[in-house]
Amino acid sequence: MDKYELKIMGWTGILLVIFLVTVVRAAGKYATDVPECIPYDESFTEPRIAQLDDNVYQVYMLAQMWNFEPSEIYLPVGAEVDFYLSSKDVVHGFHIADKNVNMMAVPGGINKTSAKFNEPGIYPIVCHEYCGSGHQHMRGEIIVNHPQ
Ligand SMILES: [Cu+2]
Repeated sequence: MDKYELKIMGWTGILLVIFLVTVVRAAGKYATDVPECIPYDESFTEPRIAQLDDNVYQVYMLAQMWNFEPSEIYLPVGAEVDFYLSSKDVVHGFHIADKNVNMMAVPGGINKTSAKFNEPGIYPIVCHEYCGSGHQHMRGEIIVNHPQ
């Protein structure tokens, strides 16, 4: 084997290790949560907010052309929320700013993730997947301001 090929393979291996270490460290530092897929059930497609305990909520979010339901969610500071997400029509995106939540809303599928809201503020929800001519209007908000 040519010595330059060996050098390139060595550098490639080093870069690969650096990349993997960076990904693992970032996942740990930002507490990255991998969304779960849940078996489809029609009851998940009814938009609603359920309060299970003082600070524990479930949000059943439905994406459709071109809004999210519920579009405004009011939560207390410190709320722990499970989001169950589905779509009524086409594939949509679901991103909550500053919360590291990024999922796809798929018709006929339910995706789940969790987030905790420790800081008061307004957290915009946006669709990040082009879903048609009204895509740019597809927004929602999570308002965290109620002291518990
Ligand atoms: Cu969209």
